[in-house]
Amino acid sequence: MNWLSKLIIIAVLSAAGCTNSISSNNGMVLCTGIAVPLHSRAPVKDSFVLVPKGQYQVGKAGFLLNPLRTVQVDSFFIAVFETTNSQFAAFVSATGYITDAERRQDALVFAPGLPEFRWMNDSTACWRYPNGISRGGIDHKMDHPVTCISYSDILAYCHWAAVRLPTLNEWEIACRAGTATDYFFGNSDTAINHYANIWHGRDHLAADSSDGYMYTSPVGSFAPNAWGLYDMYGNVFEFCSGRVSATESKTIAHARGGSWWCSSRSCHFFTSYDIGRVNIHASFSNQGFRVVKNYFL
Ligand SMILES: [Ca+2]
Repeated sequence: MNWLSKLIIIAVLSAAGCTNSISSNNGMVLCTGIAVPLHSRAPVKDSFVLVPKGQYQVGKAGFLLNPLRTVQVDSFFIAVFETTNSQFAAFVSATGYITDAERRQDALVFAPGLPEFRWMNDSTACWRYPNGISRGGIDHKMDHPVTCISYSDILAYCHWAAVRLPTLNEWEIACRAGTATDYFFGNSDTAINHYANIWHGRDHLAADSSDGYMYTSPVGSFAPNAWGLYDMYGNVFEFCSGRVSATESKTIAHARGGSWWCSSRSCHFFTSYDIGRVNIHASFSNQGFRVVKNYFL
């Protein structure tokens, strides 16, 4: 580590109030008990936060799908932001990969006016045209999260990028950032507007852009959690690896955190404990992901 790196780390530690720390070999700093990115004030698009090995509380008392319990995890890095169109474009450019939605032409998209929980198939929709060709491409949305990709597509991306999806527990640990409440900012969702791009309309019959975005927003447009992770709630559902029961079908994948479509009256998956489910080949315009890396000393 050169002298400039040491100075930066000292500055970050000071700002974070660290008393005990170690530094890793890829630009992250670990304070005892909390994870801090080097870029905590102005994170770059490929920043990661180191979550230390340890025991963490996950789940919610009385919630059968995700009961309250203590779990053990190894240290891991988790991306500060959801994976963007720009990052996915680099993968496709390098590999020529064709997504499920492009092959199957079965992506499900949303337009204002649909009844609650109703989505429509648009054969033209794919990651390049996440709301269908008629509503434009991603030329000006390269910093938005990639959508209309399936769990199966994401596994291919992760293999190419030498990353992986977070497990269900890892995602929740990172989302909670040390909290035990339903949201990382408390037990009421009244502050959700500060942290998440969600749907604020009474229903989905009329358009809602009251928080600035009807569909996805550029990653990092809302406030982060205490560990500096953006869009853990809202913007797009984030796929995780693993299953909620040993008997669950292998065709089911799980996604967490809710999306731009979710509102307090519908969906309401923008919590720390909820777990969504979807077919591994299904593609929706509100489904995306963020990645993690293993931690090697
Ligand atoms: Ca919104």
